[in-house]
Amino acid sequence: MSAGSTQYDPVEVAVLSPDEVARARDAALAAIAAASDLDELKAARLAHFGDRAPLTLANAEIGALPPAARAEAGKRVGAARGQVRRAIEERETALEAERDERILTAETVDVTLPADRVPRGARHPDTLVSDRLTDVFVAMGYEVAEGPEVEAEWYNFDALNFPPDHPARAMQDTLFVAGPDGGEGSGMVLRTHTSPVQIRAMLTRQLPLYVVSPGKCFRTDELDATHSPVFHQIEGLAVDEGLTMADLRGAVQAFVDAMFGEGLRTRFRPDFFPFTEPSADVSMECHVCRGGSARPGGDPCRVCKSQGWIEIAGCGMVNPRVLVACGIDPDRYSGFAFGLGIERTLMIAHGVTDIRDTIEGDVRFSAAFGMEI
Ligand code: FA5
Repeated sequence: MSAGSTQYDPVEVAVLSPDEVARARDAALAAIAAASDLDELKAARLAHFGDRAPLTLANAEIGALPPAARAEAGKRVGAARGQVRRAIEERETALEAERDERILTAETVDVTLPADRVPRGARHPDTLVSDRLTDVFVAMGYEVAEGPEVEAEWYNFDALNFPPDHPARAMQDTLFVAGPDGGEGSGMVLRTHTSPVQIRAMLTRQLPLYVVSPGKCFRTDELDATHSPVFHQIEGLAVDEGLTMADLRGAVQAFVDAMFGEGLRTRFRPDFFPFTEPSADVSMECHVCRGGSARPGGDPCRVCKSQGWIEIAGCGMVNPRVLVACGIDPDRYSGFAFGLGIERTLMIAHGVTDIRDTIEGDVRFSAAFGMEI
């Protein structure tokens, strides 16, 4: 900017001459009109309205004029700048509208095209069966108990009265957790059943005790149509004064009624588990042929292989040795326990012929059991 002067003639300041101002204004208006998009308009604004633009520099010179000359020059430059500003604003509005129009046209949604749907998931039928059985027992006053999947051998075997040389401890059944040196000896296993939760419940809860415990189990079983190395069980345990096999039968009948509908008989046959005495395997009348296939002249039944009965659970009265291991007086208290496989129950109830369907994660399989959330 030039220094202020009292003898300054505005006509002599070239950038403020009417011709220069008009030329600068016309150049600006032409560039603005020629801008075909917002980027070009931005460049034109910078060149003709920015800090180094001729009209901006001319505006800055006004302050250096003698006071008498300032008004006239200021009016001229101000009018030119006003024209340019308005031209920029109008062009900007027009170019924005063009851009919006272009986007709207390019992004038109064809509502008649088939939708790209995200398929909905479904709860796994193992979970549905497990929750259903759990609910039945919770409704009868049982509490839900949980235990770890990586379990101490002591809970999984010793406290449950498995002798040290019991075959279930052998490598072909049990997945042992490696010790710090990579070998055996950590004293931990992946639990082979939910029965260790019985011990945890008896050691930590008050008597009388009624618990149900659903959960994941692991065995070294090969994957085939009826076995999986990872599967689920649900365990029930009651410890109270005066419990008998009759109470156990009642509890077992409750889950058969809940799962398969009322009216199917249950049957106990002697079995062996180290932690129950006496022990039994539970069968229920086949829910498909209702025992008819086993009667003379009955039609064959694929579900029970014409036996009329289907094995569903292991059970028994809690072995007094187990009660003692948990500090419970067996002369005062007795208990019963039962455990059943969730996948097997699902297979029986819904005619699933291959357990592998339950682990492949195909949502179409799960969806067939309903989309319950
Ligand atoms: C037990 O595991 C006992 N803890 C059950 C029990 C509990 C008895 C309380 C007495 C008192 P068992 O090994 O039979 O028992 O297994 C129980 C059920 O688990 C089987 O009937 C079967 O339904 C299921 N199961 C066992 N191994 C597998 C496997 N590899 N794949 C799928 N289900 C299995």
